[in-house]
Amino acid sequence: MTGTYVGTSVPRREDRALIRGRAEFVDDITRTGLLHARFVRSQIPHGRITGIDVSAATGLDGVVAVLTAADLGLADLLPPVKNSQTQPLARPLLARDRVRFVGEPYALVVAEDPYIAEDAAGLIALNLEMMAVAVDPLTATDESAPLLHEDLGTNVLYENAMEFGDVDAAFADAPVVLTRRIRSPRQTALPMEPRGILAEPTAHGVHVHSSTQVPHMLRDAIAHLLKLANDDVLVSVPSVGGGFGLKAHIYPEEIAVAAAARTLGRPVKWIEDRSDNLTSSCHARDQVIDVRIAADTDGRLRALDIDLICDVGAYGVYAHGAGIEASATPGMIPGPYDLRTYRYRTRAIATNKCPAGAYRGVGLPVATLVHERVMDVIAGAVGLDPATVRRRNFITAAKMPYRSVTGHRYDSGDYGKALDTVLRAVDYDDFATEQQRARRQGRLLGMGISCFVEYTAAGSAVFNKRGMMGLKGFDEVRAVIDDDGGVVLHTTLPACGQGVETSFAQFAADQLKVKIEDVTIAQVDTGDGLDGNGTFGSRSATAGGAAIIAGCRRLRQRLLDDASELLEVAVADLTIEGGVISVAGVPDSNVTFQGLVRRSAPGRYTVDERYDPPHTMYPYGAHACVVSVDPGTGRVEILRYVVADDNGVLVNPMIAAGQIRGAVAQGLAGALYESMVYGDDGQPLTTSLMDYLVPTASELPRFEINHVAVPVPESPSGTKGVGESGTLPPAAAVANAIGNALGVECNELPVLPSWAFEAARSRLRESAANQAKDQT
Ligand code: SMO
Repeated sequence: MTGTYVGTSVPRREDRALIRGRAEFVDDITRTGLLHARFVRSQIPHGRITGIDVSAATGLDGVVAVLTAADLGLADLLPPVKNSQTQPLARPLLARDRVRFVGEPYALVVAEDPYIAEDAAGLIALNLEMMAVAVDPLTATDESAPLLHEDLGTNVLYENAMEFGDVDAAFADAPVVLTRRIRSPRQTALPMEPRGILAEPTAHGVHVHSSTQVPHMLRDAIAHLLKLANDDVLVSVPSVGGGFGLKAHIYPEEIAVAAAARTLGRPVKWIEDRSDNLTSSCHARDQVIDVRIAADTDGRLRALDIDLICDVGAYGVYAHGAGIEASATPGMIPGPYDLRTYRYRTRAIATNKCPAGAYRGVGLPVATLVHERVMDVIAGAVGLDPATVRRRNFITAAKMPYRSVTGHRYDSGDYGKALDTVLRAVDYDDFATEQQRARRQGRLLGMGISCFVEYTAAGSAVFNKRGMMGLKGFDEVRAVIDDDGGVVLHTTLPACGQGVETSFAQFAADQLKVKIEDVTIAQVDTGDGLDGNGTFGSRSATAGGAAIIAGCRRLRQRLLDDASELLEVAVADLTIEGGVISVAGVPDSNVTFQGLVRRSAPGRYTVDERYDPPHTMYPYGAHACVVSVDPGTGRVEILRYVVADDNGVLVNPMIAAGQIRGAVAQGLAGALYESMVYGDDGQPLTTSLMDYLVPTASELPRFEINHVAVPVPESPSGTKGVGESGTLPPAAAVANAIGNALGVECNELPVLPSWAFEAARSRLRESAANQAKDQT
């Protein structure tokens, strides 16, 4: 599958513009008569609205309009989810009679400049009756808990339960039964560029420029709610400064700004600020999982029984609904292990917090945290090495493709090979000696390993089966040979910084045997007439790559057919290289792509391709990390972080390594730093980057990345997806390493220095006592 370009580390062509400040982001776009929007947001987590007084704001010089829900007069945003597990729950664009979380918008100010808009927002008075809050998801299901949505009669927004095999019998028999509670922190994706949209009215509709991963979904949602024809809504995607899932949703703000532009007949821009981004975009990963483990004394896992609660905040996200994580995590809790006896209950619970949505890996980082803690817990209980326990439980390569107990069909892979690779790279066998030496010097070192398997590039069949009808699952590509003989690709997959403009060009250049400089990737625009899913779920190289390869092959065939006719030789006697088709052995007898295009009927060299992945791909791997815990401060330092991943063909190894580094950094963030904290009163306490701790280069280790390659027969591009993998293992790798350093299980993340300090102190006291005992 590799070629001249595919498989090589071509420099990222997009970076020249991006890092020199020459790329155009939404906020760089301007229009004559441009107005600026500011959303007015609730400071109260739960209350009944009795009145909104906008008069002072309306009177402010430079304010053009103040719009409330009544002014907009639009329907609510209802995620198109059709399954019996999800409660149908619509989210108002602007709060009408009730606010349900701090940050929920209830009015929209449009003004001549963004500062006036912000000043005016401060003049709007919201009158409300405060209501009791539901903050803790574990008690939000109690009879006495305040309901967020009375008409549903429950705070459980999504619920599912499954049993495979006879779980009770397995527990009754098992020599080892263990119970643990595992917690994953509430994180947010934190793209460097927050959300933003510029909407301009057109004759029959609206043209929006949006920082989004899903332009076609946005087009459909705006058209639906504004009652416009799909063709009268255009969505253009400029450069996007990171998405990580947060921009894979449609939010009330985007619809409201499009509506305001139509109502006012002028272009309107809204750029989210950082505190709005932290409190009112979307959160993720906030789960509490009660695990019961049945195992053998040799470390073999017999059965798992899981009760999972996911705190999804006040509403489900569009288009996935409230089950976005709660439906994803349990299916992958078996992970890379041969588990046949499994029961789970999973629930998404409404609380008075910001809604929860996608964040790199959606539910799978938590699944990995669970199965990798389970492996270490078993190892501790039966007194075996954690690597040995994993090897005893792995699905072997001989069993591939393997249908997991929850129905996932792992397509290919060799889990043992990934673990062996990482253990060798991290000098696993020598570590115990190093650890003992360090301990004699009063230093606490620990080693943690973490294995994973994930699914990527879901097609329409996967989303339809889950009832997630708003997710298309397919993507489209238009491949064109233009009048100059260059190759132009239009796709439905916006670039968000991950390097697809380079990777996509690599596929096309190899298929058409042109120089990569001769391939142009157009920015994504719904006006192209293509339709598709958009960028999420590690699908670009797999779904986009497959469509690009198919499209370029069709173009190549047409070029060869036309050249064959023109040069009067059989296709088999032609060679194609550098935009020129020549007769083999007679290089002077040739025709250029440009020459062929000029002779052809219009549209002859334009092909559209759709790829709807028939099955998901399953990248996997193993990570290992070495930490030191400072007993004086509780500070955890990551001394080594080693990765061994199989993501299939690496279209561009440098880009793949960059994806893995960024993803591991985000995974480590959730293990040690990031946590969106709410007070018991429902007030968010981490509303700026002073409080929501994001690791920077100085907190992060050097990443040592190894690749394991096992053929991937079922992916046309040979890729398995690489964007999200790295986020899955770090939480467990770090928790396991800290547990190993301190001899205390670490099941709740993030690990705060205060916790590590206490645990380290008792650990050292214990070993001092043991030493004293040894000496007497
Ligand atoms: S969280 Mo990703 O954009 O599937």
